[in-house]
Amino acid sequence: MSEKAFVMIKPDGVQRGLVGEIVSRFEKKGLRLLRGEIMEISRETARVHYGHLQDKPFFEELVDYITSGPVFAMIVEGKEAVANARSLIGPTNPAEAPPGTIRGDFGLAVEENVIHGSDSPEHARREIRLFFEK
Ligand code: DAT
Ligand code: MG
Repeated sequence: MSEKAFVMIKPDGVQRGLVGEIVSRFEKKGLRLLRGEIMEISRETARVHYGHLQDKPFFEELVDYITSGPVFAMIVEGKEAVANARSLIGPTNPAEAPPGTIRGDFGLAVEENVIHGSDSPEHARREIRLFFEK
């Protein structure tokens, strides 16, 4: 059964010119790119997107970072798209992400970890609504 995942290349990834390379990895994996758009996200949207982290000490810095420049938001589709996208992306902390994963290959620090991917199909639907349907 096909599934959709929301994926977002964060401002550092866009600024460093990694969009093509990263999109290519999803395509080679076999996930289909349904939408892809450069967008600036508001602090309001960032706060909703990262609402589960609002009590963390790094929350304001996270909102600053994700709104610091354009992001590249995507919807990818395919079998187990959420789990497959997360496996391409790698663990949250790039220092712990193996080479071959996007965070392992392109990131250095958890505060600038290049890319976001939905962690469940329900959250994917919520994120697609938040970024593409308003
Ligand atoms: P993920 O992006 O792997 O789903 P998450 O949902 O737990 O991870 O956290 C969202 C983002 O918040 C993460 O990509 C980077 C930031 N973050 C998480 N833990 C952090 C920490 N300890 N210090 C700074 N930023 C952190
Ligand atoms: Mg997450």
